[in-house]
Amino acid sequence: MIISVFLAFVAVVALSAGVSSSPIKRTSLDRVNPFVVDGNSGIAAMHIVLTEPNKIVIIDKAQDEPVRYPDGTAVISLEYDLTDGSKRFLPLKTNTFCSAGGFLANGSLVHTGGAEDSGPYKTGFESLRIFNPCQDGKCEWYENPVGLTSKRWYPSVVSLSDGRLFILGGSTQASGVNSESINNPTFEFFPRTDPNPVPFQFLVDTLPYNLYPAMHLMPGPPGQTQLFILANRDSIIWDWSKNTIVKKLPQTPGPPRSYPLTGTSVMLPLDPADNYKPIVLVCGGNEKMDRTSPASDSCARIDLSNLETATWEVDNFGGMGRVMPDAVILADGRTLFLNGAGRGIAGYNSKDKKTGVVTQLADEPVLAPVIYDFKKPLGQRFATQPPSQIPRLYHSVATLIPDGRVFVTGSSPQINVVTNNTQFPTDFRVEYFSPSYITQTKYPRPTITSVSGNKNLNKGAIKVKYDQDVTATLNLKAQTGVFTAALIHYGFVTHSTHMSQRYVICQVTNVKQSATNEFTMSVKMPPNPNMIAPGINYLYINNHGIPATTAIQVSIS
Ligand SMILES: *[C@@H]1O[C@H](CO)[C@@H](O)[C@H](O)[C@H]1NC(C)=O
Ligand SMILES: *[C@@H]1O[C@H](CO)[C@@H](O)[C@H](O)[C@H]1NC(C)=O
Ligand SMILES: [Cu+2]
Repeated sequence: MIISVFLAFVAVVALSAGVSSSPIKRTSLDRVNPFVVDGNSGIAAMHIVLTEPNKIVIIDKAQDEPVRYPDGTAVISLEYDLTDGSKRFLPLKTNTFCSAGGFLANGSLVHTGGAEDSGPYKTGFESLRIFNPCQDGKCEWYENPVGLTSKRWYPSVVSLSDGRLFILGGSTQASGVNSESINNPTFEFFPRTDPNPVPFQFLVDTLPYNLYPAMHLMPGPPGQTQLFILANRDSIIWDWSKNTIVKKLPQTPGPPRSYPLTGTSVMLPLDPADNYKPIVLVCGGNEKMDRTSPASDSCARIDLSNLETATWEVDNFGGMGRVMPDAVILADGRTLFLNGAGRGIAGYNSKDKKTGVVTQLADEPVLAPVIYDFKKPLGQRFATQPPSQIPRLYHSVATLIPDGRVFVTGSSPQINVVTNNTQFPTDFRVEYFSPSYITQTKYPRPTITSVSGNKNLNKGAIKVKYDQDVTATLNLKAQTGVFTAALIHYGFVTHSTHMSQRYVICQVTNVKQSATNEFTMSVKMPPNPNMIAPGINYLYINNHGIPATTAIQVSIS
């Protein structure tokens, strides 16, 4: 362990020579480097999504990837195996450049949109691609090049409580920033009810910084059909079945938070003890379209339990500015912010045709993550983490995985793959961030041994029902435990947008020690599909906040 960390560190230092140092002050480095480099993504990871407990589908755009099919065509999508780093190529026909995705209730992954044709890849602006995750290594993309109602580059997608997807916005052309002439201010559903795109004025009003709008399903009673939607500095509560604005919320303090002034947004964990109080947090971004402009060091959060009085509360961003942050809700409900830059905006660097001088759109990589504890009082919520050695700029990604670590890869700020002689090369290194709950030794990690009587875990999703008391058994090498549980959806990750990411706390009752080192308990599933959309989610059970060795794949309906 120590040896592999050391070797990774040496390799990283050699590769990152020439990278400008980050302005971050390191604080309280109370433990070993939580980042370990282990693996190679094979292609530039612009989009990632966990499709099986041990598999991540990686999608890039059509460009000169180092891995090729026998005919020389660049591979632009593959399935990455978390157990051994092996890769299975997933053929595609259309360009996936800066697209979006989400899961339907039936377990299918849907991937939407793309950009102009490139090499052997046809135009993907209206593509709709379906992937039915599998464990047998046989599933493939099914692609419909005209599956969307209209052209969508940089759209957003969110899973709805009725099991469908809501697909919003984008532009009809690839561009550094949206504008009236290329804007697509419309939405559609999949599966579709209306063959035409439906106009959405909010995306006219929020020009030009409104690509990859943030969307969160609003918790509430059964039958509610509301989304929180944020673009630029504006946000609304939107009723997707009535096609009406329920509430126009106050403007977000601080800078615009959407592409290319990219910040990030999360719906904080929903807690039954707090009546599933919906709180949205937005962080980072930039004030202006200027590569020298310092990234925003502000966050703002809004409690949406009373829409009439809802106001934004401003916080700092852990004492450092960050544009293009990734926000990953950890197994214990805290949120990890990582990746991104201290200066500049999202987008590709540019090269002067005459002089060959390269201008980065973002600089000063922010290498140290911060962890946000939503239950702490204002001013005490952020804790700085030891830094990575790898700059993760434009087109970087991160996601929680079932063992409680965070999978991090990407960074591709060039217009094409560039691996050497450049300040910020395309980065294929896979890194794992271990929160302190992985490295601590105070409490043993539980191992989940059965869910709903099923002992064959993570070999197909276990079916559970909303509001059900699900029986779980754990192996725990201790005489007592303090158990909590959560249902987590990791979401579809791209461009600092973690589409449909969700964390719902589940009440744990009837804890009994059923045998030596074995505990049995009831875990209450969320009450209805507005708390977490139907379909595939992961059940985490923690002991003193320390997650089980692996979360269990369940399907809720
Ligand atoms: C899920 O539904 C979609 C849309 O109707 C369909 O295309 C897909 O094949 C379904 N997936 C499964 C696994 O049945
Ligand atoms: C630099 O990149 C070029 C083109 O991708 C490649 O042919 C060459 O081998 C690389 N050089 C090094 C030192 O990696
Ligand atoms: Cu992009």
